[in-house]
Amino acid sequence: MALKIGVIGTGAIGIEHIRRLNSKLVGSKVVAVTDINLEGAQRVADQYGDIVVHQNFQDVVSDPSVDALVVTSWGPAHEEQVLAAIKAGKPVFVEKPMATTAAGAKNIVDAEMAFGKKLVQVGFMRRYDAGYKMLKNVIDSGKIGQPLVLHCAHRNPTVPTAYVTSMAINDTAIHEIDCLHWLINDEWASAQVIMPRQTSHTHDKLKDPQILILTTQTGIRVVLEIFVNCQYGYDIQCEVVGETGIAKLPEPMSIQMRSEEKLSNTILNDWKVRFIDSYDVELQDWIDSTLKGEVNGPTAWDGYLACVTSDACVKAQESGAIEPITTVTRPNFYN
Ligand code: NAI
Ligand code: ISE
Repeated sequence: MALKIGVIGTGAIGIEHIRRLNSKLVGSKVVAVTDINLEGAQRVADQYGDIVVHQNFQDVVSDPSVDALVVTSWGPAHEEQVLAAIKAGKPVFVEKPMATTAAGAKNIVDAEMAFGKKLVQVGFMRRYDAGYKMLKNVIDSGKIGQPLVLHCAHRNPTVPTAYVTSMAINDTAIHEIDCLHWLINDEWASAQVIMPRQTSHTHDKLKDPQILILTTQTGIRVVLEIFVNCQYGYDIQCEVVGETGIAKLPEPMSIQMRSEEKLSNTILNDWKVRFIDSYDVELQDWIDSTLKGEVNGPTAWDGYLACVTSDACVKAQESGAIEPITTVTRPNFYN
């Protein structure tokens, strides 16, 4: 039986996910789409021939032929769309961030608990990434002792002009905010954001680069450089310094070349390619668990926890101070 899916948002990642759901993965079929840019949605639907284009997201949610939703619209639209899916009792995969504030994310958690069954999975695909999983195995094995310091970087070649300072946190660093505390089995305690000398490739609404310093409840320190106009490529770095050794996220596989008096490796330049396998594994897991009536991946609670931290980081961007991160207690519903 194929899971019949309605997709809300047919931009960059919407197009990618529709392609994998229809042509690559097993057990899914996109049957309906929408976007505020209806022409864009129609163009995507025309590529497949048997996808209905609805005028708005409410019509996708209530379409009786849609079993489950994939929300790939802009972050600020996610909360309302996920809440509509929960109200209709339909499973929903929502791209990160689940909401742009902790208050918005809490509304989703409350609605899901009131419904009485988990329906939401959040698109934190790095938890499915083979490299991060290998790194986690090393840390959990104790081979480098207790983690003490993490040196990380999240670099994009460029971003669209609509991308502003707060998005360095709630659109970009949100990946590290989620996956690093999972990686080191700890919870966040405080955040500070330092603005170093700015690149000439940014504009007045975007501070770039930024240095985010996160401290965990046991005192592990994460130094994360967020640099979204780095020009040279899409580059994700993560090095964990432990008591007895260091473990580093593997580089994506690439051919080493000796040519024209140079020894070189290619650096990727797009998240679509860098994490292509992780997106595939993540969505296949979502399809399989949804068909069984379960949520196996990152839950609405994980989405909420990430938003609690991202709120503190956005506050730290503005204050320049070390901001505490509120401790929230996981309800039994999410255990
Ligand atoms: P995009 O700007 O290319 O596409 C977003 C689409 O949503 C646009 O077509 C826009 O017209 C549509 N949209 C906006 N508001 C809407 C609404 N209220 N109802 C219906 N459609 C609406 O952006 P992109 O890169 O595709 O990002 C979409 C989401 O996916 C974002 O939340 C982003 O953070 C996330 N994302 C996640 C990635 C990951 O690595 N997991 C990678 C890229 C994006
Ligand atoms: C984008 O939305 C993503 O999620 C990418 O993975 C990230 O690298 C980029 O900074 C975000 O804008």
